[in-house]
Formats: sequence, C-alpha cells, structure tokens
Amino acid sequence: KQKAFIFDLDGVIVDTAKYHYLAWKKIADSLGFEFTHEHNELLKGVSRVRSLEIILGVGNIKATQEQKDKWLVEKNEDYLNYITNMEADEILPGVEVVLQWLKNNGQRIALGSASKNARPILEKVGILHYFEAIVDGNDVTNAKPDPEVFLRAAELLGAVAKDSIVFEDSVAGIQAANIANMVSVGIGSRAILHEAQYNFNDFTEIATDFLQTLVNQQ
Ligand code: G16
Ligand code: MG
Repeated sequence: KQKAFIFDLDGVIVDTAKYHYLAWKKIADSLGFEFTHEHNELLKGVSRVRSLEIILGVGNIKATQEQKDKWLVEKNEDYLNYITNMEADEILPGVEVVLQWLKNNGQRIALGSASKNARPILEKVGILHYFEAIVDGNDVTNAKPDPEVFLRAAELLGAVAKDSIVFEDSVAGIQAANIANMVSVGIGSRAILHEAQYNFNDFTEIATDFLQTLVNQQ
C-alpha cells in the first residue's frame, strides 16, 4: 500500500536548533539578558515571529513593530550565515536509511516544516530529491499545533489523513498530527512527546519492520 510519510525538518532531519539558538542568543546578548538552552526548548516548531515574542517575553522587553522587524531580519541573516556551510554530515543519524527504504518501497515523502529556510537546507545536505512535496513556513498561515502544514503535505501527495504518517520532535507538531488524524511518530524524549502514538529517541531506533507495519496498516 502507498502511504504519505511527512517529515518535520528541524530536530527530525537536521539539528538546526543549535543555529537558531546562537542567532537568537546574539539578540538577547545585545539586549542584556540571558537566553538559555532551556528557553530555547520553547521555540521548537514555533514560527520565527512567534519565537521573537517568546524571547522578548523572557527578557521582559517591550518594542515597537519596527524594532521587532529589524530583529527578525537580523536573526535570519545570522541564521543564514550558520546554515550556509551545512553538509551531509549534519543529517541526523539514521534519517537517510529510512528515506532510502521508503523510496525503495514505493512510498511517498513530503516535508512539513515551520521554517522558511527549509528548501535550501535540504539542498545543502543533499536530500532534496527524496521529497515529492515541500510545505514550509512560506506556505502556511496557521502554525502548529494547527494541522494545516501536514494536511497540505498529505494533499500534495494525494493521500488521506489516515494514510499519512508524521515524524515530529515538537509537542506542537505531534498535536498537529493527532488533530489531523494522522499517525504521529515522536522523535525524541518520550517524557516530552507522550502524546505521540509511537516514540523513538532517533531514527537509528526505527527498524524496517516498523516501517513495513506502518505501510501495511489499514
Ligand atoms: C523550525 C524550528 C523553529 C523555527 C522555525 C522557523 O521548525 O523548529 O525553532 O523558529 O522552524 O524557522 P525560520 O526562521 O527558518 O523560518 P520545524 O517545523 O522545521 O521544526
Ligand atoms: Mg521540529
């Protein structure tokens, strides 16, 4: 049976969270408050604009829209500098084995990400060719946990929700998949992603038996 396999990007395919963190931290530093790795957890799967709001909340900073727009541009320029040299060795462990198995077994693959920089990242690390559809931060109006991004991806692959499987590392993303009535697979800590239907620490834990089970599921 042909299913739709939808992958989140950051935290699932590549670990770009560290670059987002460095770029946001620079802004926090310039404003004179601490932005920790714990704070950074709050930004997972969250849009750029919403991320800035959260950060300004952490620093208890009020600003005009004009100033906010400047920081958004600054942050993204900094982030683009970090990702410009990304290569295949930054693909998270086990990801390519899974993508290749799905391709070899006639399954359809899409990206469902909040990032507006998704496409160049897939290109840089050399796995763009696996994806038949890309839905990212440029295409959707409602952020996760709204299911829009995954519903669009499934639609582009010609699959109904119950034949769609979502791999996600964020709570909001798992919720979005569940709301869409898709199969949700959490990548990361079970303690955090307990709403996921299935959970693995990373893709090296995902055996082809499990993928075959997903494919066979009614
Ligand atoms: C990613 C990250 C978020 C980031 C968002 C927007 O989402 O998890 O931390 O804020 O993209 O990224 P950009 O500033 O590049 O548009 P995802 O859905 O791929 O995990
Ligand atoms: Mg993510």
